[in-house]
Amino acid sequence: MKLDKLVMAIIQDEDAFHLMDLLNAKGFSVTKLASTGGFLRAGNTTFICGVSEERLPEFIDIIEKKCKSRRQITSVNAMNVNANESFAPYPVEVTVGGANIFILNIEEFRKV
Ligand code: 2BA
Repeated sequence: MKLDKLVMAIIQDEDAFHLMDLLNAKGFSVTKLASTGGFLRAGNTTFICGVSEERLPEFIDIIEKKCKSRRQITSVNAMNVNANESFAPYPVEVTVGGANIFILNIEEFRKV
């Protein structure tokens, strides 16, 4: 099968297991990497997958269905000038996901 697109999908760890199961069941090859989000400094999962042009919509559809957005509270450090310039954490709520998907053209794919 000709692989036209390289999909890099950053998803939440909670969704990774079911997503990988379904993608495999549908015949997609997947590599799963443990990654870390730069903002939350928490673990997430990055899937890299070579996909044909024809099957790309199906692939994206599966990710959309399996990856949920979730609200998360995190602590951000802020400068507290009234307390001798010490750092005081304050809570911030962010919505994470469903998935951040990068789709790149594959110039060449070789399996040797
Ligand atoms: P994190 O960098 O840990 O970001 C987690 C969530 O925090 C983000 O969810 C977003 O809602 C929020 N956030 C990120 N940076 C922020 C900032 N500077 N100020 C305020 N809020 C911020 P998502 O956008 O769904 O991103 C989930 C994960 O996907 C990210 O984890 C990161 O690992 C990856 N990601 C998102 N956009 C990316 C990009 N343009 N390039 C590379 N990785 C990206």
